[in-house]
Amino acid sequence: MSNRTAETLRKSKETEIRAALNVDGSGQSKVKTNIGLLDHMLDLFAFHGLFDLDLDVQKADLEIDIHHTNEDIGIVLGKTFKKALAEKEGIKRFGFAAAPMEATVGKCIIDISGRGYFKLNMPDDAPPANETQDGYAFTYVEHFLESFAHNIGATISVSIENMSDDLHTNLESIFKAFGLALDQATQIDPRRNGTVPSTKGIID
Ligand SMILES: [Mn+2]
Repeated sequence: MSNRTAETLRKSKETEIRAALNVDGSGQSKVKTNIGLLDHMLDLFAFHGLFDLDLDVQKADLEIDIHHTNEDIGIVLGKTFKKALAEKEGIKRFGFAAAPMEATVGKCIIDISGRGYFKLNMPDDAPPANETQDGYAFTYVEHFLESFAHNIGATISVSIENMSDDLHTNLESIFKAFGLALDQATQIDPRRNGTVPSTKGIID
C-alpha cells in the first residue's frame, strides 16, 4: 500500500486554507482555523480517527462572519481525504460509530460511495439550528459536514440523541463519532486484496 497522504492548498477570494493529512496516522493534529470551537472539534476528530492533520487557515474573511471559513474548511478537508484515498483500493468503505457524552449521544454513518450527500437528523425538541453559542451553531455544523461529504464523495448521516443545552457537548459527541466512523470506513480490509469495494469496480 502506498502512503495515504495528501496536501491541499485552496485559495479563493474569501479564504486561503492549507491542509496536510496522513490517513494512517496516530491522531496528531495541528489545527488553526481561527474559529475556537472548530479547532477543538477537529482536534478531537483527528485524535479519535487516528489521522495526522495539519490544517491552517492562512486568510479568512472572519470580519464578515465565520460562514465562508467554516464551509471552506469542510471543502478542503474533504478534498484532502479524497486525494489521500485515491482509487480507494481495499478500503472498508462503510463506517458507523456512536459516541456518548453524559446523556448526549452523537451518531455518524458513512459510506464512501463517491456520492456526496449529507443529512443531519435532529430530535423533534431540538432548539433552532441557528441558535448560536460561543460563535458556533448547528447550521454551521451542517454546512461544514455537507461541504466535507460533497468533496470527499461520501454519504454521511449524523444524528444526535438527548441533546444537551451546551453546544460544546453536542458537537463533541458528533465530531468524535465522525472521526471514529471515518476511521472505520477508510481502514484497509485485507480480505479485499486491494480491490475497490464496489460491485461497479470503481468509486469515483
Ligand atoms: Mn471539549
